[in-house]
Amino acid sequence: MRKLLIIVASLFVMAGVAGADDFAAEKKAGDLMVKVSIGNNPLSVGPNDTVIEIHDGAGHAVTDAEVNVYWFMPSMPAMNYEVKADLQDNKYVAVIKPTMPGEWDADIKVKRKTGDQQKATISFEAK
Ligand SMILES: [Cu+2]
Repeated sequence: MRKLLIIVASLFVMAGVAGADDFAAEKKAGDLMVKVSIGNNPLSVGPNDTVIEIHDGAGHAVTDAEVNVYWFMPSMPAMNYEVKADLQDNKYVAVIKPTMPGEWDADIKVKRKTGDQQKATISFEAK
């Protein structure tokens, strides 16, 4: 019985190491797939490191885009912020800073060199 408890306990520890505390969401934007990973779940009021991966319909990483993150409270649209995401190792990185706890949306705005513009919207909670 004791051995079983130890095994169960170590499974929980391993799940923690695998990044159970990250926020992750995947959304389609036109023919693009946008995957968002954020270092806190729920997000913190304050800075949250955000990584955005974008793939085209053929599964290739999109690296020619201008990517902006616009986050706002749907219940208080005047509370909105926007930052540019920077390309780093074929991914886009930004810092999302919710200024108060509650429900937020973020539009990931993707503008290709061709002029094509798409956006993916994710919802998250900040605490
Ligand atoms: Cu607010």
